Amino acid sequence: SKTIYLKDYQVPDYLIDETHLTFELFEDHSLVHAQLVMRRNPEAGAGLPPLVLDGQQLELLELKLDDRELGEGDYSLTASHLTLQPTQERFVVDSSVRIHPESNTALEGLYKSGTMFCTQCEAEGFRKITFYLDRPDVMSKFTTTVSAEQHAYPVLLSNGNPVASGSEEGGRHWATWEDPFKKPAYLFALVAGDLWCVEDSFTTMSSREVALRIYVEPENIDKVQHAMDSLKRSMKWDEEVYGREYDLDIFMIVAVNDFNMGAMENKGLNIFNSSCVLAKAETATDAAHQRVEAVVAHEYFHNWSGNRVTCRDWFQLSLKEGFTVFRDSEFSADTHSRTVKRIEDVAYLRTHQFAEDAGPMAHPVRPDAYMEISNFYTLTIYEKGSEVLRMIHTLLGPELFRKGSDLYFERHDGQAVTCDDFVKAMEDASGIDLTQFKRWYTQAGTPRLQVSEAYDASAQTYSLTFRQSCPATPGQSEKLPFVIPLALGLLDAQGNELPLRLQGEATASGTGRVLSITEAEQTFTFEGIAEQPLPSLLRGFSAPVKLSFPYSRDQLMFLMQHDSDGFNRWEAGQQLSVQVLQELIGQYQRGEELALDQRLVEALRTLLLDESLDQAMVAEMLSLPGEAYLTEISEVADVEAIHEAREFARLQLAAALYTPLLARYQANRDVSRATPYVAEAAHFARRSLQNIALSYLMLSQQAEVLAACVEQFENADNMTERLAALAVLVNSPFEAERSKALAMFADFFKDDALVMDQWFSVQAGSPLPGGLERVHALMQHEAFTLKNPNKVRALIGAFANQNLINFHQADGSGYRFLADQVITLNALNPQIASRLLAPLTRWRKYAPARQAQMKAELERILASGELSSDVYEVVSKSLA
Ligand code: HT7
Ligand code: ZN
Repeated sequence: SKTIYLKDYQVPDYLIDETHLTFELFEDHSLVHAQLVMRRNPEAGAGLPPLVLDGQQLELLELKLDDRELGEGDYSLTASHLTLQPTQERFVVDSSVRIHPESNTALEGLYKSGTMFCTQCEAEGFRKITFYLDRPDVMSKFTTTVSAEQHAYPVLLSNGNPVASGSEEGGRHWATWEDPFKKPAYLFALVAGDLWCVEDSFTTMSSREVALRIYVEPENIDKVQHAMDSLKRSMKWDEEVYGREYDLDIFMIVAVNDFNMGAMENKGLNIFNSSCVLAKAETATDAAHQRVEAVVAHEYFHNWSGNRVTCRDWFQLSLKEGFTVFRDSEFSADTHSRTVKRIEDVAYLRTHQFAEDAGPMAHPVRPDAYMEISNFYTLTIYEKGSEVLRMIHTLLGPELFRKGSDLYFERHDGQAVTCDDFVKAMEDASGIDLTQFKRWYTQAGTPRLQVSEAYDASAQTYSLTFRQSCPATPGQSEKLPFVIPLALGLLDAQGNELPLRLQGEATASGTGRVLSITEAEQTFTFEGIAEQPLPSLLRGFSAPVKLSFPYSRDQLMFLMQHDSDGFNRWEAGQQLSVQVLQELIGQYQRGEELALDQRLVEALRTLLLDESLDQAMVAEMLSLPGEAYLTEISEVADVEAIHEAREFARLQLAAALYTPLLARYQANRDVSRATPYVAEAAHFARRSLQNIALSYLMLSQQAEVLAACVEQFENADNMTERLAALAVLVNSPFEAERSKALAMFADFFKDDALVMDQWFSVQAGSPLPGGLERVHALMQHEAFTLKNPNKVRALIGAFANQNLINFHQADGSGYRFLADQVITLNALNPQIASRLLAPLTRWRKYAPARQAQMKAELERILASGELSSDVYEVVSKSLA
């Protein structure tokens, strides 16, 4: 596989002003006719170089240049390119190709999902549809005609507005769509199928009426309302917060069952994994409802951050993805609970993105090289990219940030631009120099920030010294200091916030503030501090760094109760739990009897007894750091010690807090029983506390709890409560109840693919012994297929990522199993195969015996035959 470098970027030699496509869809092949109205790019220099079009897996049937039929001597054709020689500055290329969507299992380009035709073109799928300049800086106006058999495919969709339709001989029909906005090929979409739709409308801020349509397979028509409501909320929010209005007369979403990612922002015709559209109380959990809302918002927000202003090249991917994740996470924060959203995002980032940043695939937010771009739709591009935008927002403040985004959209509307262009707009609008800040785009790795304090009672000064460093990452051994915005406050002994005045300032500028750390070592001194304070650092997780400060456990308990920053109250609880769990891990490793620090029990008891607190916060505080996070923060991860220590802590907490847990559980379950399902923050909060309480209570193995759990499983009117009860039964020793519940569930929901995914996941994630055998058996279930990415993620992905004690079995059988699946999937769906591999690439985290086993499996994959560029890149980099 070849490496592509950012430094080699060149503007395209030719441009495509107009793209006219005609698709003839049949059951055993499809025909694509493309007419490209082209011209020499004036920015590319003089002369007429050869025209090199991208094209893969296309059978060329006909080729014309300005109406002149080209014979074999007039062009050259390889497995990836078609080259011909233009003779004028302006010309028209016509091509006809045959393709095979019916046997496309990679789900890239034009493919079939069940009976429906659909497309996925980002990043480089359009070249599997027709010969084209398949790069995001070539933007063209598209007209698309689709023809198919009318009975099987009554609905024919593409981007833009419908302009004509009609019937043909032989029971076929056709429709033409015209997209008035120039776009790169990766935003092209086509759908043909037997679909029903829910229709609604939205009146924009300039009083234009937009038709909203969500298309689904007929049996799912009752699961669309939540996505429609989310879409309307997103449209309103983008007008209010960013001043962005929708621009076409129609906005469509189509749900498909077979999809490699969550969704795709094709202009005017978003295509979604059905898991990110369909939601109703009976079949989707609270988490699923929130995911649908967030993904609908994310794809909608792309209409501006991605489509109207797009990326110059794929190295700039975070320009649209980081920005759009930041936008969707702010939308969710505004719609529900800001603190809870921040906690969820940070826990996810620290567990998964930090691990990526410390592994063999670590790369900057703006990478400078890749082999296969599909491998770069990563947590770093998305989540760390969003954190980078959040830091700009923090440094500029909301008003200047909005001024910067207005300038960016105005300056670059209709263009394909770079991350530098974005930052320049922010600088120009704010007058703030972001030169050093841009290191966040170019340097990989998670910075460490060590903090120490010094209090001088006689001078009444309090100093904080920050030392930053960043570990080496592949290809980057030395790092320069980052700009780290550090939000902080100082607390007195009563927990009150102290006014903050830095040395050299005349007056205090309030209590909380943001320090800008720019040097490798830097000290800030506060004056007028009458007593030794307790610092609350990195409030709201104001920068994606690993901060360390030598807090005592008592100080953490104090912050848990008194910090005015909700995020940091949770964070203090997490740090306390980490300290306590690491102590238990050490005891386990030394063969000592485990003993839980009772301060953790008492801190959680206080929270459980305080009914004035936000229930979602109490639930978050009760959730101990996960095994994956404990792995990430370990020098060498001891799988068994981590698992046993955490399980021991959960058991002890369950026993000590049985009474308050039961009281909270019963009170909440009573309310749930009496309240219809609502997908709103207060209801999410109630159910989350209820369900975490239940999971602790079940550890007690008390008959009254088992009865309550079975009652909740059988009688709940919503999936959040039903699935939570099922999950704890599955993880419990109550064999009879577990089998009965699993059978009942599967029998009732066997026809609902998304619910069956959840059924697979809870079993794949169960830490009880015999996990691999269960997964093997479930792969034989009639609802399972390796061809559906959701099924692969639900069963194999959940096993390898969430069931660490079973996946990392000492005999290496979990690794062997995963490698076998990767080898099979490599031929079917390379993108899914390559993503599934991630757990094996983390081999450096483990002790030598496991390292050897994991490496051996990576080497076996490498030797297994013809590898896709996707799998080859990840395997070879992780062995390097
Ligand atoms: N922009 C979309 C990316 C995407 C994608 C990338 C590679 C392969 C398949 C894909 N499906 C969708 C999704 C998004 O971030 O909105
Ligand atoms: Zn996106």
